[in-house]
Amino acid sequence: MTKADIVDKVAAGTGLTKLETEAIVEGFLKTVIELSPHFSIIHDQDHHMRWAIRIFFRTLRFVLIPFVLLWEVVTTPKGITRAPAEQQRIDEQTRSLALYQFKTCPFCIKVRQEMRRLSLAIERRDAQPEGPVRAELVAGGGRAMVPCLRIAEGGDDVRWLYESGAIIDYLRGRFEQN
Ligand SMILES: N[C@@H](CCC(=O)N[C@@H](CS)C(=O)NCC(=O)O)C(=O)O
Repeated sequence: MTKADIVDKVAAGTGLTKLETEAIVEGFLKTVIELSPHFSIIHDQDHHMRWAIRIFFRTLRFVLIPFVLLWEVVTTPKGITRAPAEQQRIDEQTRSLALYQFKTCPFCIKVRQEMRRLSLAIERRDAQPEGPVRAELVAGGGRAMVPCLRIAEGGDDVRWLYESGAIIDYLRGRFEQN
């Protein structure tokens, strides 16, 4: 994995711009590489890089993820209230939808918040780990990018809708009360 790969991953995962991410990654790697000679397990440049990358992702996971999840809780909107029969009708419709997502992806959080605001019980499928869910997403939609809304349109017709903005527009268009 190169530094450019790390920058891409972190930028995608945090929603920061590439420029901001580059500055953070650059600073972090520099610090870790400067510190690494103090540890006897570090033998060569390759080890430096691998060690730095591992520490970087661990730090990011432990520091950033709780904040992202807390942010989701704090910004949770109040869901709209429907008459029970109307909510039941909507619940039946949303059974044909599934959101492929990562728990801490900011674009997925944006979509989940809109689902909450619209009181939509859409199934969520975690596509982050390598496994059947991710494989389903790639096989059906063509990309391992999230969020992606799987829309079963009846019969064998399935539509895979990428892009958080497009998903939100679709949900509003179909479920927003007039
Ligand atoms: N423009 C997209 C961005 C989505 C995005 O960057 N998702 C990241 C996770 S936060 C992702 O799936 N990265 C993997 C990839 O692009 O292959 C949106 O608004 O939905």
